[in-house]
Amino acid sequence: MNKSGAGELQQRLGRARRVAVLTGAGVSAESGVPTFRGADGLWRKYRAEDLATPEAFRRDPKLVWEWYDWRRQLIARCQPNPAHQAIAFLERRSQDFLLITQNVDGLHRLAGSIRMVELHGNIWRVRCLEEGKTTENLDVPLQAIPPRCECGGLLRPDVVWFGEALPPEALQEAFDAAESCDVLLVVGTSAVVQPAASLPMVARRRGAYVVEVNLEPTPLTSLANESHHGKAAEILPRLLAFDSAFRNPHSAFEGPGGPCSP
Ligand code: BJW
Repeated sequence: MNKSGAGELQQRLGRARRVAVLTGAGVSAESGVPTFRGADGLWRKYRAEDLATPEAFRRDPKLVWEWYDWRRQLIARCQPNPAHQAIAFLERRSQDFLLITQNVDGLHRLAGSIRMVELHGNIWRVRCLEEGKTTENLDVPLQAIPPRCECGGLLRPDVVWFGEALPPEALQEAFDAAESCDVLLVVGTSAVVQPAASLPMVARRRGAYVVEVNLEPTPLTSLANESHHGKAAEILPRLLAFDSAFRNPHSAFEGPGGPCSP
């Protein structure tokens, strides 16, 4: 149930000096990228908690890479949806803006978002376990599983697994934004994975106006100033008065936005 309409948010955004947005897997759901938790959770046989860990990778790098290769193939066919586009639009109309995403799919950047931090890394980068060097890898499918670096070292996805520290600069930027923003939008996250789940609490304590958009209630719902339940790709454009006919000059993507191609 919505606690408030779009009017209050529009007024707050009009007055805001600093705006931040926190996104999770739900923002990409209507692009066709499965979420982690819930009925449509990723690769149902395995939960993120089973495979997104350093222990799982040490035990069976081939299995973990097969999971990532499957996801990369799926994401490569997906396009940003109107929720990604509305967030890029909000950035362009805000003086001071930061997008904080937990997603590794790269769809926000494709939609034209620029000022952003990727708290959990990016699925299109790999890191050499020998040299620690990070490089872009866009191979779909991967040429070999598990992939190896030119130096012969094993490569891993450059993402953050359970028990691992988040990139310190990105995390600092995210907490700075949560502490100083006037409005925080929280879109499509179950708000259970720390430390990202603390950001809305920090923002709220510091007096920010916190607005949640999610299919269903989350631990954040009772704390948010507004909660809107439904699909982000439908709710966000309306809340942000974004017209999908608007063409973002920074977007690498030409079409109207939507789910994966077959
Ligand atoms: C829609 C929709 C539509 C659907 N429209 N909405 C404190 C307390 C308890 C535990 C901890 C704690 N601090 C740390 C921990 C441990 C752990 C943790 O939080 N565990 C919890 C599960 C309990 N955290 C960590 O381990 C983190 N590391 C850490 O804290 O390190 C400390 C350290 C410091 C110094 C040195 C060493 C260590 C790391 C967390 C890493 C998370 N990694 C993953 C995988 C990334 C790579 C990959 O993609 O493979 O990140 S797990 C997975 O969960 C992924 C996501 O980013 C993350 C969050 O999920 P998200 O985005 O919220 O997705 P879902 O599926 O959960 O929710 C989707 C939502 O969308 C739902 O609500 C739907 O309703 C909604 N939805 N369709 C709108 N159309």
